[in-house]
Amino acid sequence: MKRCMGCGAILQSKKKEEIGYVPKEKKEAKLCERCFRLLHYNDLKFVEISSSKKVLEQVNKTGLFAFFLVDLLNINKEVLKTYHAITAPKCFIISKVDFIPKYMNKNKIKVWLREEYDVEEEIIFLSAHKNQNIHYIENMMEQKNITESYLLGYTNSGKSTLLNKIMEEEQITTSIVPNTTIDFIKISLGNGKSIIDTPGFLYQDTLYPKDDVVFIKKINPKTFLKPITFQLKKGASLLIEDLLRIENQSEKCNMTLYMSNLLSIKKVYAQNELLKNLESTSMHLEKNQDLVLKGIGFINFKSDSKVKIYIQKPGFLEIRSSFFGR
Ligand SMILES: Nc1nc2c(ncn2[C@@H]2O[C@H](COP(=O)(O)OP(=O)(O)OP(=O)(O)O)[C@@H](O)[C@H]2O)c(=O)[nH]1
Ligand SMILES: [Mg+2]
Repeated sequence: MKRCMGCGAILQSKKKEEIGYVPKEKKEAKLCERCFRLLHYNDLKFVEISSSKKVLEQVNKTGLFAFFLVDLLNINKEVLKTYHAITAPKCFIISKVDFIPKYMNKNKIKVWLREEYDVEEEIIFLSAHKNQNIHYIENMMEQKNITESYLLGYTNSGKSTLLNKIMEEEQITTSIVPNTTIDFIKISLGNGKSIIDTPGFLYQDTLYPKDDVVFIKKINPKTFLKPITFQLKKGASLLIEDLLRIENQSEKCNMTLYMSNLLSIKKVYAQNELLKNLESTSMHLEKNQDLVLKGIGFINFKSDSKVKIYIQKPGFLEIRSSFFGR
């Protein structure tokens, strides 16, 4: 049973549309056709796999140490619920810190994660792209005498990119397409120790079609995040793509958006009816609370505000106290 070096899928030549396919004449290939096309033609193909339950079960069954990666824009109840469902020893890693503005105080973020989301384990920050703290995992494995560990996290949290950096080799396929990694990939560190890359967890539901790769590219910031502040007068609204409309119902409303700068954001006035056909929900946000838009990012409120939000699925909204207030 041969596996694709890039995504971990079992290689097969029978069904072209299924994972792990390699044409018969390329039987010696190390990569499946999907990884090959992604690598050479940037042809991004979404394939649906449902591995979240399997990954969690395997990690908990083996009890091996788990490094859980998440970027700052994806900290929300669902992701933290998955983190807390890991019963194996673990640690919390905030990945892609290169896109976090420097003024965000990392100690405040740690305190906030402990108080707001009950994270009791070690919390660390790293960036694979900027080579920041990338050897933390190996060092911790050495210190704690761990021989094998898992890299876990939601899809796109940067697990495979980090592992390639640790190995100093571009072996594992990485991309913005959800489910780039299809199955477990065990990588030997050459000192008797190994790290196992895993298929990322998927959100149970998304605000956009889950195979819309163009949109997924848009919501994932490539580089440094430039938060944008808006002041809305009474009756004015903010439109974020066609995802939601936030209408200010208080005297004034001051808020800063922490989400990809590639998203289209427009300020409109009462006479503009756009997105008013969506379901609406009224919310009261206090100064220094965040409105979380699951899977997209968050909006930090700088003043007490009453807002009416039009959104297709109100279940995607969460209110939390912000780390800025810590
Ligand atoms: N800005 C930034 N982007 C990163 C970093 N690490 C990874 N990325 C990008 O995030 C995207 C996803 O990276 P992957 O390594 O494929 O993510 P993954 O967690 O392995 O995803 P799955 O295999 O689908 O579970 C890619 O476009 C990477 O270039 C980082 O440190 N900084
Ligand atoms: Mg991966």
